[in-house]
Amino acid sequence: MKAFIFDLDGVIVDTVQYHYESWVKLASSLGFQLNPIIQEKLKGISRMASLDLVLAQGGITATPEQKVEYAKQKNDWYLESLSSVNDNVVLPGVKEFLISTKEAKLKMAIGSASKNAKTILAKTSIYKSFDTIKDGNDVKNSKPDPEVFLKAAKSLKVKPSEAVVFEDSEKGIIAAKAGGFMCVGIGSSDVLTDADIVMEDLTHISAEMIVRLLS
Ligand code: B16
Ligand code: MG
Repeated sequence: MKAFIFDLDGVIVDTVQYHYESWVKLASSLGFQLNPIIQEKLKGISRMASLDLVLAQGGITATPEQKVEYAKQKNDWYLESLSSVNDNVVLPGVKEFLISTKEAKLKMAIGSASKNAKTILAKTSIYKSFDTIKDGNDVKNSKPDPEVFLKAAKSLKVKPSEAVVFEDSEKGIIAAKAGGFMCVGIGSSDVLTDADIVMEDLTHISAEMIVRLLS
């Protein structure tokens, strides 16, 4: 094992709720109430793919121009809600886990669907921990396509079989497996059924333990 590739939202930082609240706001500005059942489906997919799901739930058809406008409005609200974010957004156990990853001499990358990944990380003290950051700005195809993880691995100069992906979304786990990576699901084993192993979060676990569990 040579590298760990981390999804951002829901694995490293706790921004899932901020995304969701911004979609709720958009739905309500368009005249409908978002059904929370959509929340799990919105995890890990691109902004435009998320917008399509939200609009479909409200039975709304929109022109390409309107879609660009709605996506911009959602992103403005999302960024507004992140204005006071700092290390308080880093999920429990993450800092310690990143230290143990460095101690285990593993390379580290971010592989995120978000176009705001660098903006968010720059607000925290862990930004410099990663050897490379690949995000929604670097790919043509978003998760469940493995492109973002393959680009991260390439940038780290490791093969997919030498890297583990950490993901909180079903789509991200499908992407990791499609790319030939091993995958640690972060969240509930009821939802993340395709992951090789599932952890509730990154507390009480070290990089060495993950390597041992997956060997
Ligand atoms: P943005 P991840 C994903 O981040 C989020 O899980 C998903 O809800 C969001 O729609 C997507 O990023 C795009 O985000 O609007 O900031 O470009 O989990 O892949 O780190
Ligand atoms: Mg995620």
